[in-house]
Amino acid sequence: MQLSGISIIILLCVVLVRGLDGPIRYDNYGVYKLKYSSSWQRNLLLKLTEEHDNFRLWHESKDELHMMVGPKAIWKFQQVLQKTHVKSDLFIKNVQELIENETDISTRADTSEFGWTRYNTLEEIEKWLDEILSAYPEVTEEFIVGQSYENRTIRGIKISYNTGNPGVFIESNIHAREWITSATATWLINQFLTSEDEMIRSLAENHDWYIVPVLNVDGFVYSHEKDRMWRKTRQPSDKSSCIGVDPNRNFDSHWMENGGASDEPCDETYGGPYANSEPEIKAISEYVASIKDKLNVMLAFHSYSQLLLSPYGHTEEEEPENYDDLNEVAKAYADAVLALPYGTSYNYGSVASVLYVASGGTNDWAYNEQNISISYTIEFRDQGKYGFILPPAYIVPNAEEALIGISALLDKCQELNYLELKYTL
Ligand code: 0X9
Ligand code: ZN
Repeated sequence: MQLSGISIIILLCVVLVRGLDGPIRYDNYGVYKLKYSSSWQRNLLLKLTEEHDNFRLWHESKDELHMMVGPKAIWKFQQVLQKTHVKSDLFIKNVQELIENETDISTRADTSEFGWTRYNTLEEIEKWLDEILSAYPEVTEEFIVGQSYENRTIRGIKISYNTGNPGVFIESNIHAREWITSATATWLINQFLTSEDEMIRSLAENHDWYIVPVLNVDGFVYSHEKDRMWRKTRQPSDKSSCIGVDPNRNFDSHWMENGGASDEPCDETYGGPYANSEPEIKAISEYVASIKDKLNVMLAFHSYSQLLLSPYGHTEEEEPENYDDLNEVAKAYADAVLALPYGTSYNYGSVASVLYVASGGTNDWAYNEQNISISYTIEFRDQGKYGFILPPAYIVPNAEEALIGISALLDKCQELNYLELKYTL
């Protein structure tokens, strides 16, 4: 059969449209660890991220950056490395390959059942949540946080075995690509309801749990369907064609202060046009504020770096008045996790002292504006081997660490009198 010129053109158009419609590919994108020692080096490296398609920041700490670099920009990257005398260490050679392995494992596993051998989609998580809610009606209750920009419902589950328990709020997957966070949150929910282990039963039954497995629902769906590396929300900007805001810079607490967020809509840490501009953040702020008297602890799940981060994020100049306690509680988590056979080590300290100044984040807002005096960001595994694309085989080990860590953290809170009732029954 001979194809006429016109059919070839039609075929090409179909391929092109289909191609454009498929997920974004990261063929031969590498991820590098870059050790820097001065701010001029850091600034020159960070300047590269203005070219969003070619350079993306994965992680930053006091002396190290992790940067994803596209194959077309290798030459430019090498030039900057030479100029800055910064040493680079390539830890992921091909991001696309990792993404494909991640989904490959998903399809090979038994896909008919919800579980923790692969990463689940929002639809699967919600279906499972419905099943859990109807299987345990006595001790679970759904709560609705609100609607997202794309009008999805942000759902949460309350688990309560006793009235008057101290309250622990868990916010998860505020950053879309951090899939290990919702996988861990759902695993914890399952343990709290089904485990027969004495320690887990006591943890589950002596606290009231408010868990939002996926806060950034639009971003999460987008990260599954279009761009595995998506971080932000999906609300368009009035002043730019770039989409989305960093939801963890959008809370109304020291918003945009001290360079703790970017005012450039194309940046990964764009704080938004104003605080609470993102419907997801406005909704969770209102919901948490409405139950704040019932909350003793706020935990915001993130990845990656293996850290427990306490306030403040907006400044390094000051420390919160209970900073010593916050460090002691964080140490309890880190010690408990380290003692497990995996031997995973966590560091801790304030956001601004361990990482960078970052304002308008959940844990700062909860601490500063809602008087929740135990408030952390937990950055799960790893420390820069797979980064955001943590293979599904690590979901359960990570979740076990979270469980043991949280249990130790709450024991220490109890010891330091942070779990007292804040309201009258
Ligand atoms: O930068 C962030 O938002 C978090 N790191 S991540 O790699 N997951 O993006 C750290 C957040 C620290 N907490 C606050 N800024 N309050
Ligand atoms: Zn995050």
